[in-house]
Amino acid sequence: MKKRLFSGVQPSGNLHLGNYLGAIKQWVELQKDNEAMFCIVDLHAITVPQDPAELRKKTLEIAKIYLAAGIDPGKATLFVQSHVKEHTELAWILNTLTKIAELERMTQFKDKSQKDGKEGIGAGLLTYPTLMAADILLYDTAVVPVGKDQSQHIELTRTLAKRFNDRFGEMFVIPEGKLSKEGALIMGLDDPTKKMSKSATSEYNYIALTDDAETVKKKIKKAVTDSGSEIVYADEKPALKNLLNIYALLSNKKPEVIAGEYVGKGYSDFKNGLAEVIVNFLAPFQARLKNISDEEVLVVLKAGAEKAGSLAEQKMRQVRERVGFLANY
Ligand code: ATP
Ligand code: LTN
Repeated sequence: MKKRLFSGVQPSGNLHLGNYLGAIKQWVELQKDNEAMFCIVDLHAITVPQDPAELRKKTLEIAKIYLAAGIDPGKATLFVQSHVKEHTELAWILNTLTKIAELERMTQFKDKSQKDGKEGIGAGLLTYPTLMAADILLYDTAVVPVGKDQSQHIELTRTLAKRFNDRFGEMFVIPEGKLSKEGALIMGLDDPTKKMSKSATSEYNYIALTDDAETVKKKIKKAVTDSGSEIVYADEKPALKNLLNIYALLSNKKPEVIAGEYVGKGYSDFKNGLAEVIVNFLAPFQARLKNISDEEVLVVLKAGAEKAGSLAEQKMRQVRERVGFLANY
């Protein structure tokens, strides 16, 4: 039987290889045998200040990236989160079932609040995970393909689904997260102890999906490596391990096999090989991206919002009744 799948990316910052390898690459595989919904989570993006014109532009760009990466609108539903009002409505209801301590425990919140202090960040950053839970639960989602950094949010989603079901009767499917084997956590090129991140301060942290060949070569050349000179795939060499994971995922070979191909060669040969593999992936991807028009994307997103909207409406009618809201007819 086909399973319902749901995932999303925020239209903020530059999408990078970590986003692609951790999330989107899995989606392309999974859409074949499942009922997939891929969302552009603009409501999540505004938890940090966004320039309105830039947000609109980014939302279209992410949709184009989904298509260029191989998401097929004939198979999957693509839509923008704010186009389906029920996401915010369910998020509000889930907020009333969530403990403040549960939200304060989230690593992502802790990181951001430590950086800017509770006086300096908005309440949306705290309640961000209940909106994500609403995204997932609204569609009876069974599987959520994401990067490892999202595991804690999925765990909270499961808790909230069970809490609602216990209190109001069976309503929500308990979803499971799905991580990519080698791509679940791609680390920063400039620091292999931290994840590759859109919000990194240095552009040498990531390879953006829009980087050109020269930029890729420059960034890979500058990427941090471990001590020693052999190319081996081992936990003791975290920087190299990360680069080998990227190489492996983009060439569909095992990282150990790639390491074997570089026996007797050094970092410079390896980095040239890696840069080539990345450029060979990015060049055709970028060519597809350039050929997708705004009009084409808008048609896909409109159809997606209609489909998602009709599912969400049916679900919310049941939720409202269970919670005890008076019917409006
Ligand atoms: P930021 O780190 O700036 O908060 P982000 O890069 O995590 O943002 P999101 O839009 O929050 O971007 O993430 C989109 C998807 O990409 C999520 O499924 C997330 O788990 C995944 N992802 C993000 N960074 C990585 C990474 N370094 N490795 C693997 N997957 C990642
Ligand atoms: N919080 C996620 C983005 C996101 C998401 C979702 C992922 C919002 N809603 C629902 C999967 C399912 C992130 O990547 N930062």
